[in-house]
Amino acid sequence: MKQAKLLLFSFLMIVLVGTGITYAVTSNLPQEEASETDYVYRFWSDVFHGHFFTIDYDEATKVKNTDSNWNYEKVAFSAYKTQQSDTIPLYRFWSDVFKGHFYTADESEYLKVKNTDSNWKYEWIAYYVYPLTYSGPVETETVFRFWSPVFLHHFYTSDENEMNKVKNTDSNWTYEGPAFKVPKQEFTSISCDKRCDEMISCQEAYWYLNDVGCGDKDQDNDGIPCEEICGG
Ligand SMILES: [Ca+2]
Repeated sequence: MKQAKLLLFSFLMIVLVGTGITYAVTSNLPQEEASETDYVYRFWSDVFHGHFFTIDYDEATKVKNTDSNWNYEKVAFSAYKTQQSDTIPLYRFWSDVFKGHFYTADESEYLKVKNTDSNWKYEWIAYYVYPLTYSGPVETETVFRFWSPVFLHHFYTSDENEMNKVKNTDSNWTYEGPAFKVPKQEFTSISCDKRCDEMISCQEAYWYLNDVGCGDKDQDNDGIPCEEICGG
């Protein structure tokens, strides 16, 4: 079903690209339809050297369109906006000192940071996830956590290839371990690794940007991916 929607959307994109009507579509972030889960959007800031994650579509859209400190990267994974059976809250903190967010689903860590660490200000429940101990019927994937003593930021990824790459090749980031689990998302398993110069058409570039959610294909955030093949 999801695959069918994806194909339909790709087809529509090709038609739209073909007629030159792309702007309205390309300014939107991908959204999940008719599902209990919602996408968690991932941003990177060259200014703060950190990531930002939000499940809130309006917040993500606002940050993408109005805050030039942040570049939209991709859909990180899926999670729940409201509490579901067996899920636990993921708590969100902001630090004025580190200029970054911290997320934890560990109740004792949440209470400790909230009550004893003045660097971090508790904001709200970001979304709902599964504890690492979850072994129920829902297929899940693990989200891994890093800390950077260089950038003073946390990094989270459910992509095992990315986790291994960062762990083994990027000394800026210290691997902390598995943090929590999220419902497995076939959509996000499509990698953004394919480079613009490896794509066969501008349509393919649009598909990666809008359907897969690979924001890195549009570095200058003008809605046009891979300028070397799409022009602009
Ligand atoms: Ca662009």
